[in-house]
Amino acid sequence: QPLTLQSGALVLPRFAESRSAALVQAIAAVAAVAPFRRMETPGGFTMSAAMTNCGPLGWVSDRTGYRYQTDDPTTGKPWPAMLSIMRNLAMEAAVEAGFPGFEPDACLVNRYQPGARMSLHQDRNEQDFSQPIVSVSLGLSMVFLFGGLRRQDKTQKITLSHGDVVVWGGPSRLRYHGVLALKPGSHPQTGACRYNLTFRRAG
Ligand code: MD5
Ligand code: FE
Repeated sequence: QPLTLQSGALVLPRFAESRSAALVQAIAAVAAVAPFRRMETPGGFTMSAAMTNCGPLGWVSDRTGYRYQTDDPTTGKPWPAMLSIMRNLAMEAAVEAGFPGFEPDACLVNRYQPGARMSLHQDRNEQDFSQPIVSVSLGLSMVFLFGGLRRQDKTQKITLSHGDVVVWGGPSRLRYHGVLALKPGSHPQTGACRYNLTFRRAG
């Protein structure tokens, strides 16, 4: 029972739940090759969420800016492949939300530990804003901030829980968004953290 937040933004509650154990395993396999790391921003801050990537392209940030690249700057090797369990889930969710042509080439994996957050921002490092972003929440719940097209627009708070999938497309593709600090807790599959898989068509 999909739930429309705003035009183009669709929540698929628990869509990934039956596959969550396999997804958590897939994250561990990715992180064994491309370890989680906290990236630096162009402004000189260290992000509180730890990140890694899989797929042909990975999102990175450092003092010189934000970008997608084929190699992991930590290891100098290509990012690990996007496992089919991840890719299939993203494509099925996109179909469900009305984006049948979605073929992700990047999966950013965010790991939030207690206190980690993500301040209000837009995702605009991708080539084609007509392609949606599919995001999958695993583990502890957290409060997501869903804003408008201007930073100062009012934000809506939404709790995203284990297995929830959100498809951000159409007029919602460029909305400002962020996540409030993760509260301490424990989840049977992920322990003290929340993971978010963010599938994009970057190149
Ligand atoms: C997260 N990650 O929960 C979110 C999920 C990021 C990030 O924001 O950049 O890694 S993706 C949320 C998203 C993407 C594109 C548009 C909108 C939200 N939106 O219109 O609100 O870790
Ligand atoms: Fe974002």
